[in-house]
Amino acid sequence: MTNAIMDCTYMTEGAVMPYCKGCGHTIVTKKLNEALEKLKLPSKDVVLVTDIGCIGLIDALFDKVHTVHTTHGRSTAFATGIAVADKTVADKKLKTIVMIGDGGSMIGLLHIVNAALLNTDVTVLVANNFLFGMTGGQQSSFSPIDFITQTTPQGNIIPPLDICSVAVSAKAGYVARKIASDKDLSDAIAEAINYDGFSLVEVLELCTEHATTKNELKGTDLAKIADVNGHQLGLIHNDNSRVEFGKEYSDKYLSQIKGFRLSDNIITQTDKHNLKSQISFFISGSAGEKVQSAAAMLCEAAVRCGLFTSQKNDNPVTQGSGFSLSEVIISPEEIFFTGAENPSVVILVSHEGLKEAIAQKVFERISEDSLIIADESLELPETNSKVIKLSLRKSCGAFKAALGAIDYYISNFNPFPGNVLHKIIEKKFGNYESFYREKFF
Ligand SMILES: Cc1ncc(C[n+]2csc(CCOP(=O)(O)OP(=O)(O)O)c2C)c(N)n1
Ligand code: SF4
Ligand SMILES: [Mg+2]
Repeated sequence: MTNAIMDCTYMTEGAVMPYCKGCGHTIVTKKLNEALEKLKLPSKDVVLVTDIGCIGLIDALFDKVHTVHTTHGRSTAFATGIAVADKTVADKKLKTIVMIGDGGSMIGLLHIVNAALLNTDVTVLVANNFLFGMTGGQQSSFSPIDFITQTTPQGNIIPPLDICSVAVSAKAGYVARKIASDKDLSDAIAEAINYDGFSLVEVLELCTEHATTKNELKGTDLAKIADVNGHQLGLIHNDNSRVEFGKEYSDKYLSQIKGFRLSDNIITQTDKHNLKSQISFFISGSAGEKVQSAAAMLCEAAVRCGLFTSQKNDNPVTQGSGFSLSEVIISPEEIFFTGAENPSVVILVSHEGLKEAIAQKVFERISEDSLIIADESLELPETNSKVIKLSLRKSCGAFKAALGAIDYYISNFNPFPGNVLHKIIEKKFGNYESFYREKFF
């Protein structure tokens, strides 16, 4: 017998269910797909945000929609960010769905509460199998009384959390508790997704690997478990009286800010680039010396020239001491990995920046095709890469050294027109001519 799923509109063609035989997650997965089919949402307008745990494997099954696999318990926070961004600064078309287990819901409970309080347009589907399935069947805050788990071998004595009551008390608009075998489960999921604001559907189901082996349980016992623990089943709350967060924020806040125009904050293309393949930069200096701001200006200039960019920052948690660095990619093609693994250009503007580059083994990751642009004061380890030493700190000042090095590279190697970066420099520092203490190129 095969677990392959055929003819599913939103799912990966020929996808094979990764779950154990009889696992409730298989049903929830299929019901989510059915719900999406009922709603007929354009797949580009659906975002599936997954948590850690067996349930998190679901994103690999939905390759037609956007998927984001996130950290344990935090999926709702990621989804909230996506939904708020969409409703305030983008197309306002996204339907953002979280797939999270009972373990994830427990660990990230406040993210669910916060999304409900905001009433942001997120649907949280809690696949509640009453335990941590992926890590070996430990008790969760959702384990029912008397439930035997790996960590409660004599039966659980702590009452299970009623996530639906929590959601209702946090002013969630749509809340339902269903059983995986409910005939109308996909209708409830569709209704929740369609709800314009925060919605939550808890689905009671079984982990056949850990729950049914330790407890005498069948799917038909799920309603009894809810009943014994005082958890209401079915549609618990459906109220349209609150305005969705993004709408309210836009109407009451954004529109009130004097002179605020969203379009002013969107970087649009003004020029063309000459780049044939991606360039990755490792830009490293000292905290407080505007290294990451300089990298952001490089990204802005690249976007203005129609390039894709990514910026990945790193600094010690102390923020104001030690190193500060950015890994930047500029590319004519979409970027699928944001780190500069084998940087094409290494910019080093201070001793702390060099020390961190050595600690991160950058010199072992670059090749003879790479270029190093370093302040003249730095003693570099032996390298086959081309090295250009410049009087960055002296000519630009410590706060502008990274930007000066970036300007040097763009002006001399022309991946895009230098004047685009100069305009950004002028916006920030005034006249470009007076940006340098003394021009060094
Ligand atoms: C922050 C963090 N804590 C703990 C873990 C270990 N961990 C991985 S899966 C999991 C439990 C998942 O349980 P649940 O969310 O109920 O999903 P299920 O596996 O039951 O589908 C835990 C605790 C982790 N990955 N990250
Ligand atoms: S361990 Fe449990 S939750 Fe995980 S796939 Fe198997 S049955 Fe499902
Ligand atoms: Mg679980």
